[in-house]
Amino acid sequence: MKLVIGDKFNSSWSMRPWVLLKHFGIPFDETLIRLGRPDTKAKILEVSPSGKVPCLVTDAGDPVWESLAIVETIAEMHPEHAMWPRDAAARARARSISAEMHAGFADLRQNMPMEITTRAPGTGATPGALANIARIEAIWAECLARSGGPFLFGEFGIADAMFAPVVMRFNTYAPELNATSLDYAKRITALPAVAAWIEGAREEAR
Ligand SMILES: N[C@@H](CCC(=O)N[C@@H](CS)C(=O)NCC(=O)O)C(=O)O
Repeated sequence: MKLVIGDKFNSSWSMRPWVLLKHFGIPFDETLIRLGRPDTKAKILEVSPSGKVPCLVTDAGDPVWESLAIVETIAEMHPEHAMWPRDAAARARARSISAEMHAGFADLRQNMPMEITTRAPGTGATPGALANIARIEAIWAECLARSGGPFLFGEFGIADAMFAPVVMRFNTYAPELNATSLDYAKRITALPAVAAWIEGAREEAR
C-alpha cells in the first residue's frame, strides 16, 4: 500500500491519513510530491485521478482519493483497530464531525493556512475564521465531555486525525482558545505520529 502526499509543511489533507496510518502502526510506502512546482500536477495525475493529494494506492493498484474516502478505506481494511468508535451513536457523531471538517471551515482554511513551521500569532483572525474556530471549539468541548477524553471519542481515531491540521493552524496563529481546546491541542501536538509529521515538515525546511 502506498500513500502519495504533498509537502508536510502545508499539505493539510495529506496529514490526515498519514497520521492515522502511523498512529496505528500500519506499514505503508510514502511518496511525497512537492506542491507548487511546474511538474506538480503532472506527477499527481500519474496516480490520482482528481489531480489532488493525498491518494492511497492499494496493494491491488487501485487509487483511492479524497482524504475522507481514504481514511474510511483504511478503517475498512483494518477492522481490528477502532479507528471509528465501536459504539454506533458515537460512530455517527464521529462521522458527522469528520464530514463537517472535510466539507467546511473554508474561512479558517483560507485565512489561517496550515504552515507547520511558521509562527504568526494574531494573524488571520477574520470574523469568518473566528466563527469557524468557535464552532470547532464547540465540537471539541461536546465530544470531550461526552467521551471523557483524552481524545474526541476516548482513544485517538479518525475524527482526531481529521482535526489534527486545525491544531497545527492553532499552533501557528495562536487564536484565543478556551482551556479545554488548548489542552486537547497540546495532546494532539504531542502524539508521536503528529510529532513525526511535524519533524518531517522541519526537515523539508532544512
Ligand atoms: N478534498 C480533498 C482536497 C485535496 C487537496 O486540495 N489537496 C491539495 C494539497 S493539500 C492538492 O493536491 N493540491 C495540488 C494541486 O491542486 O495542484 C481531500 O480531502 O483530499
